[in-house]
Amino acid sequence: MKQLNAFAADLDTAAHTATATTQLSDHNPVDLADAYAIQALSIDRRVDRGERIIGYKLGFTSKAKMEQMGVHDIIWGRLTDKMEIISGGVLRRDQFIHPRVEPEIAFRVSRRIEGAISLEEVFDYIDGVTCSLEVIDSRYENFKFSLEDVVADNCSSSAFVLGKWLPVETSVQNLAIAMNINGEEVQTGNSAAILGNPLDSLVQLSRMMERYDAAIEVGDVVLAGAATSAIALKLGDRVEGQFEELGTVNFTVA
Ligand code: OOG
Ligand code: MG
Repeated sequence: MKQLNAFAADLDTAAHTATATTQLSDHNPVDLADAYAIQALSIDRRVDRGERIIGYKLGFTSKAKMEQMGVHDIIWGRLTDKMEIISGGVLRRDQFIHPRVEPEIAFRVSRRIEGAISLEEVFDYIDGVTCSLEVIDSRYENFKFSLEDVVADNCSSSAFVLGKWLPVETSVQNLAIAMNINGEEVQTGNSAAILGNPLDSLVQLSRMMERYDAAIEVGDVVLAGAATSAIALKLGDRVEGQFEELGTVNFTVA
């Protein structure tokens, strides 16, 4: 337990000071349950500093992401209020190690999810859908990690921007997605890349969280996982996500 706490402290310090650290798996192999325990302990440290958990994100729900990072299991992490950037806002480059951006779809939870739900039930549990850009920033050197490493590191979660909330009737299936940086199209994809249907991300999340005795609260945001691989960010970049049906979302790196 003491050692898990020490790993959590290292990862939290790496995030807090924007300084890369070595992979856990290099010297201290931990299993997946330990990795989720380290994640929870590292988030406790953020909460102790005044941050609030406002949702969850999934990782590796698309082939593009699995192949880019070499991890082939779906994972989940926690989002805090400090990670949210208002659309049109600024991402401070000096607060991140080697940030990357990826296009996502987001849901807003309207009824507490404790235990697994089915795809047929999803609409009983959400009251909004929107588009999003997620900024990931692995705390590990060279953005390299094992499955357990990345879970312990809260799935590289570091920032996210949400579009305008839309009614749940808005289709999220089979939507064209484009991501532009400084006016140049750097990624194109389709929401079907996310588990065939992004709504399934909520089902997968509910199943995984059930195993860890965790619940999703009313008002929480869920990011379904990126539809394309991620792109490295640099100072001065203006990033825009364009989503069929869902609109646009953007931020600037300063
Ligand atoms: C891990 C996080 C994966 C996604 O959308 O698949 C993720 C990483 O790639 O660093 O956020
Ligand atoms: Mg993501």
